[in-house]
Amino acid sequence: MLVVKVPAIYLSILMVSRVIAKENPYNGSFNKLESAIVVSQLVMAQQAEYFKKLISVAKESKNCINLRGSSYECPYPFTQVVDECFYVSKSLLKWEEARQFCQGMGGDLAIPRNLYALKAHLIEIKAPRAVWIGGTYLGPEEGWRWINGASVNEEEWSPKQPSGARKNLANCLNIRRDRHPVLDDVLCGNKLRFVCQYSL
Ligand SMILES: [Ca+2]
Repeated sequence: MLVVKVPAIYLSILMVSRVIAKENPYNGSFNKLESAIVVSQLVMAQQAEYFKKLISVAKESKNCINLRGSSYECPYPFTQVVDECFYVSKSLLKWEEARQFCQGMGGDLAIPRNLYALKAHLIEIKAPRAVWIGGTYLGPEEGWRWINGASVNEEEWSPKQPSGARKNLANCLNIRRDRHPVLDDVLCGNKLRFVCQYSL
């Protein structure tokens, strides 16, 4: 509940108006007029306090939104998933073309911090079972890497995956919304829909 302190000055006005009213021969209407003025000043003071409170509540809630990330921070057509911005394409492209497409949007192929939040989003929007994300096989020495150079966590491969990297057959990373864990490798030349990410 909003508690409004009545400033001392308004209480003084109230008291003075009563004194004037007592001494005035026309005290009936004068008294009413003075009371009306005091009441309206009190109402204005209350409204000012109320708006101040509203503004501070609005500022606080904005800070909360900023802490957890919010949709207005993802530029269109990217969509917020937890605290990341993704765009799931409608078109199908080879992995390298998909990367160019994402870069042309000001982003890159996705490197999701939370693969399972992205998986939930893909299920939600009824995306195809497999979509490109930003990882490739760089050869026996470096192995599977995200496009930022980080190693792909082996625990995130779907059962019996990666299936083709060592044969140089399937060197690009896709996320499967129908598997757990979610990562899979397929031929980079396959045409799939893809997930771009915009880094804030
Ligand atoms: Ca595979």
